[in-house]
Amino acid sequence: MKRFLHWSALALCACLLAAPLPAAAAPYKAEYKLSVVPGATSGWGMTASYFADLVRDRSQGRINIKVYPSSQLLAGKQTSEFLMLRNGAIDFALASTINWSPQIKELNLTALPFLLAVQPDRYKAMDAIMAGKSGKMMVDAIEKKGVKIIGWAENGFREMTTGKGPITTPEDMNGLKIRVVGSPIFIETFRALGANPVNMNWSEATTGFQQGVVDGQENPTNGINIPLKIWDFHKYHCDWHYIIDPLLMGVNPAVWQSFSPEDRKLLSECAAETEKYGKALSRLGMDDGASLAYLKSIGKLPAVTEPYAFMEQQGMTVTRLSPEQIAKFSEATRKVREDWTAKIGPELVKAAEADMAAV
Ligand code: X2X
Repeated sequence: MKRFLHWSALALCACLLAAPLPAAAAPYKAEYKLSVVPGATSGWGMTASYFADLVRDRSQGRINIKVYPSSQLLAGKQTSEFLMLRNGAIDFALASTINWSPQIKELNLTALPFLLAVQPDRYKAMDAIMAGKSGKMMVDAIEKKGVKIIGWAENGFREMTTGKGPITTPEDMNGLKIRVVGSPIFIETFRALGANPVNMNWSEATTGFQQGVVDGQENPTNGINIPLKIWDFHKYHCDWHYIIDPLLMGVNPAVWQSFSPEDRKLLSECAAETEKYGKALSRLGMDDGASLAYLKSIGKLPAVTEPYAFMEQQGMTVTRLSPEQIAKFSEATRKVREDWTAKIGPELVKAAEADMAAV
């Protein structure tokens, strides 16, 4: 009996040594919190859910990410997101460069007014930044400040909507009260156009639109304006592409380190697929048809596939500015670009220009 116990104990030890620990044994959290500023039905919210679902599926439920939309984890204050992610109150965030730009000045690059709007192909220009040296400089700046970045996505080019309009020249912006995000470059851009910008968190903006406390706002068409039914508040849409907000998939560094190397690879792969989905949602009906084909191919076509026609059906007047009209707005905001190039770092702006020129 004694001998039997001895041998069986040895055999058990050998087994334990030989067998790799099952991944399920890693001390993972029961739930990882992922922050999103706008609502669940925004393109941005849908992109976050796509990521969470993909990760849950591919990890067979080992990594359970829960999306918290509508700035729930931020007590409504969207510019606190970076700090909360860094200090571990949040595990993941699918975040806009705009909301993190008060802490990381480099993220104002894509908020330089009309920098991308005047490029021959604004989407290719954005892709070139994300894949190029300037994108890497932006990611490095974030990681230096303490948040791991595993991928990009896209909220989209931000277009104007107003209750007064249409807007076709910079003069049309004169005196309009416009809701903007609490990031300084926005105030300067709208003042340069003669408008009267007011800071308002997104969590309060819809109520503000309802009550008519502002004349207008700017947000991406597919991602925000259509899901929000902006025509309930504003009848005029002006397609001016003045800035874009790319999104970044950020992870708290301690959380990132807690994942096994295999799971880090899995998460990065899911982030890369999320980028394709998020960009396609943002660009649907606005590019050469590639986004439509992609969303069809993965069986994820949203209800609205022709955003301009759809907004017109809802009673909006849609004005799509010509390159010549956009050039006038670009000229009117030249000083903001120059001032902010100095603040952001001329090296970064030069790198972005080189990245965009190479496409
Ligand atoms: O506040 C906004 O306008 C929004 C939802 O687009 C961002 O979070 C940048």
